[in-house]
Amino acid sequence: MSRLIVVSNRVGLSRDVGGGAVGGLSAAITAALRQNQGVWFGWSGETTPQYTGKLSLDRVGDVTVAKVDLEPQDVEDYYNGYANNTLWPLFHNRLDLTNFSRAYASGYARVNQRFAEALRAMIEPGDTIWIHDYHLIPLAAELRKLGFTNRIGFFLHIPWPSRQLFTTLPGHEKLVAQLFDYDLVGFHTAEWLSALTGYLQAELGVKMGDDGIVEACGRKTRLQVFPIGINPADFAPENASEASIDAQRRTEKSLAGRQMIIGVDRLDYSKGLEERFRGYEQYLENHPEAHERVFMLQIATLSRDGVEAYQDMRNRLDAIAGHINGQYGSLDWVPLRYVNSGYRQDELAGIYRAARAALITPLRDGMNLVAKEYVAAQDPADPGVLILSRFAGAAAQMKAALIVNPYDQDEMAEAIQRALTMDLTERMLRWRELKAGLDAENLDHWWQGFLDTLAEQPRGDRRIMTVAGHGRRAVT
Ligand code: ADQ
Repeated sequence: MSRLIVVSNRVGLSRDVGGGAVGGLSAAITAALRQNQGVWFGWSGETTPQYTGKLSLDRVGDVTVAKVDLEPQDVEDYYNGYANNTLWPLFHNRLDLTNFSRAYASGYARVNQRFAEALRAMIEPGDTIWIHDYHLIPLAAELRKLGFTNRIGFFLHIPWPSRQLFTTLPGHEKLVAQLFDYDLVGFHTAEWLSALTGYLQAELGVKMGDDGIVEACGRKTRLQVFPIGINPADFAPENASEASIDAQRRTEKSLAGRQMIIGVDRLDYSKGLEERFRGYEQYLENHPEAHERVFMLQIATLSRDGVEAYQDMRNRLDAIAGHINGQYGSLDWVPLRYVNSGYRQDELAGIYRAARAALITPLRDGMNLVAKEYVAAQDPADPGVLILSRFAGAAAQMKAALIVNPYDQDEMAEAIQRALTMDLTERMLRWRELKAGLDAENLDHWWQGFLDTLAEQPRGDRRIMTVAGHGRRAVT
């Protein structure tokens, strides 16, 4: 069996796997690696004064974990810079927060070269390589330069922006050309894929076939949609761990007979927390009868604290939460509980179960796994209601949720009212449909679908050559 080499910016595999502590994506990659004898490579999260490329190797079960330290300047230019100050905001429609620094762009190129060099000694001829996310788009191109003809796949976990936005990026042509060094490029939704194909057609005059194979930039690549799922059993009440049951019990005790609305997110401007708080405030304004009887728990774990936009947003959220509690709260009622601590996956499952509704309202999101986890955690006999932004990738699959426009405070307020007053029959009908979707397109379906499709692609360097009299052909 050929080996699988997974590359992502950070390596999520830990000895805790199976203990309920690991997030959705890490669980997916871990499952893929376990079944394919694999290596997981990425940045250690540590810095070293001078880059050495030295790998630290660890073995977790059957999986080899290989990590490399970066220089502080790399972290600044590549991670905080190009990845999180250029590509992330741009791909989430936040041109106002996008920084097009050239130092960032060269740091991005440098770290991708360094990763390719560091990987060099580990790659064997039959290995399949699966590279993840916007941090590492140029990595296949760098590996091809080193002569590797292995099958290489790429999965983008975030949206692909519209052509109008994407063309604001200096060097956009190069970034797109680098996608064509992969054999397979995967997206969560048809919308993200069509944003890229729209660009290819309008900017490069590429003609789209209907077989998913696209010829552009002198290469042939398959572009395809693979919506990521979760493993619903990990969140199901019948499989609840001690920690999960305890978290549910503690949360239920704190309800004091009230209904709870839950929000769980990484603290990120793409998640629409300010708009969500405003929508909840509108609900409180419109429904005085709900005062003292409802509260919202927003768990928002700090992330990317080194990026200025995140610090600013944090300050604004603290202020809005304070305002709502000051305006509406009473001696024994805090309408908005806002916490920044992180929770284990199984604890989250218990907390989800205690909530009558989930308010998951990103302004733009590649998929959003929290929406799926909330549904999977519900008691089938008394399920809560999912309120979901139409701008989450998950909305394409989860049509039985209450779908809202997060920019429309009144619509959010109405959806909250509807969710909290929905009768059991409708709640169960909606939940069953959502749960059937989770079961059909689960986590194994995602990674197996991607790797099976990658395995079907012709192997190697597939430059398209022009042969006199014979048009263009692919070299395999
Ligand atoms: P994120 O933006 O991090 O990832 P999201 O899908 O919201 O994505 O959550 C990922 C995981 O983190 C989930 O398993 C969730 O339980 C966990 N998590 C989130 N907030 C948490 C919190 N406050 N405490 C504890 N755990 C928390 C990117 C894209 C998404 C895409 C994923 C996977 O932005 O759109 O769904 O990758 O492809």
